[in-house]
Amino acid sequence: MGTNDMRVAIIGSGASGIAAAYYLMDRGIDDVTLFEKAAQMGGTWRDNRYPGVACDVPSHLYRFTFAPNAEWTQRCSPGDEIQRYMVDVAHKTGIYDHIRFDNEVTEAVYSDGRWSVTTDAGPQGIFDAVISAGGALHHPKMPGIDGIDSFAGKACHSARWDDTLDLGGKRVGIIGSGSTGTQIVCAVADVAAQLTLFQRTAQWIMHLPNHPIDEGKRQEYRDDAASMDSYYHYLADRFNSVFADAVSGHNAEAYAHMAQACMVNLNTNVHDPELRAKLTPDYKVGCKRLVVSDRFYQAIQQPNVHLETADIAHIEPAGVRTADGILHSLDVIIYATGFHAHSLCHPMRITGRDGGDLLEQWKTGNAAYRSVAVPGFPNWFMVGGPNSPIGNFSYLMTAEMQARYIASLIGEIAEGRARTIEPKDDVTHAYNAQLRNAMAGTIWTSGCDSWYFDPQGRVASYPWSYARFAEEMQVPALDDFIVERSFKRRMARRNRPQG
Ligand code: NA7
Repeated sequence: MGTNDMRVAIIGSGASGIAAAYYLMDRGIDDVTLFEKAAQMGGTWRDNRYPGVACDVPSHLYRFTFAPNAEWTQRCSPGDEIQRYMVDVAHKTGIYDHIRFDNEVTEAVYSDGRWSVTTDAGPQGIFDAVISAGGALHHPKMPGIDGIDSFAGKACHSARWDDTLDLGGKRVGIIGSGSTGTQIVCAVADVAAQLTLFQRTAQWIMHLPNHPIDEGKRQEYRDDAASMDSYYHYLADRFNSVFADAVSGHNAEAYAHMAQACMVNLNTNVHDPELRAKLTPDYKVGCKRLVVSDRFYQAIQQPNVHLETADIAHIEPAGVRTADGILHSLDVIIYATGFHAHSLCHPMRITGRDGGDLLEQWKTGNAAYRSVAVPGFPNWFMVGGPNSPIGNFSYLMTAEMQARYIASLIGEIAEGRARTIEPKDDVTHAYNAQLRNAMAGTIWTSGCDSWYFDPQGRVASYPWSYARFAEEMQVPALDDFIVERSFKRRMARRNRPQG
């Protein structure tokens, strides 16, 4: 098979899908189709349009290595700017023309070296490989609070923002105090008449000043790509060897510094001892995903803002009733209650070799070889698959490394050295056993609940250092795979009619 005969389906056109398409095309594999369930691309940054949405990774790091951007307007740019960047990259790379919008993949079935893909718009043909790139923080999680449907005001989940919502002068309740709830509090405190944050668990907050990048600096980056590039590498080094290695337990000094900084942030910026006690977590810094904000403590202390830590008893037409019997009367409720982060590939029906059902197999826990492939599912790959480093590294770096790795495996097929590739069962088992062992000593298992835990109670992140991840993603270890080679089969496929 030549690179031009190879057909690849990519599921999703967010950051992971763009990275996957880019690295395939970079290898000369151009027959790539991205199936996108929505009418626009963008994944996370399309779905999250709540007030204050921004990335907590600095923008000059949160970009593809192949698409530097001199135009970022803030150190940590707002979500709509990132969304415009994603669309812009898709246009400039030509990826946009490969997206089939309004096509939600419902089924993918493997047979004899190929996958047939079906969307809600019907059968889409036969592909030599599939890359699932649907993202982990994709399915909003609504809380199971009694009476939730009885509320008479307006309500929405943060990732399903109601664009008609006007919060000006309203009594607003926010349920959830993670990264999302915190960003919304900062944005809405000045707008709402009254704002109540319903906090179930306090969060550690890292102070990271956000500031505008002025036109002079942007011009400097436009004129001097090398200086922008060296800034990227500086940020990458700081982020990976300091932040990422600190939270994954590979840089004790950086961890101590980070923990101290969070403590100082709380103690110096929250003045009332009672409020400070309510905002003080009872677990270690980094156990839950660290919240980054330069404004939260200031916002929560505004006179029109109230932090409520009593348990929620139920929701009723007029508002939220807490367990102490108090009714918090509200016009709007915002659910910043997170995502079903482990529903990877849901709700697709994915049938592999010998009729194996991926989601059935994952009922006892999502598992993969190095996050990117699964035994029994030849030529099926994933960007952001099980145990991707979800809480530690900049996601775009992760996505790019996985995409490059997958493109290299698909290159084996495209260049005729393989017909099918799937990871060996025993190697995958050993990898996952190692993962579980390594996870036992991480900060994430040190005594808190978080979205890193899967339904089986296991932390579904990546326990090792950034250096190890980069090493693992460098070059595929082909010995870890069953690589089926068949010249006859290749010729048969070359002569097949196009599906
Ligand atoms: P998170 O981090 O999962 O936060 C969800 C928040 O919602 C968290 O404070 C939860 O409290 C709270 N929550 C969830 N269910 C309930 C119920 N039933 N009652 C009260 N409070 C509840 O989601 P985010 O959207 O903030 O952030 C997700 C990631 O996106 C983030 O980590 C970044 O990587 C980007 P809990 O702490 O569980 O007690």
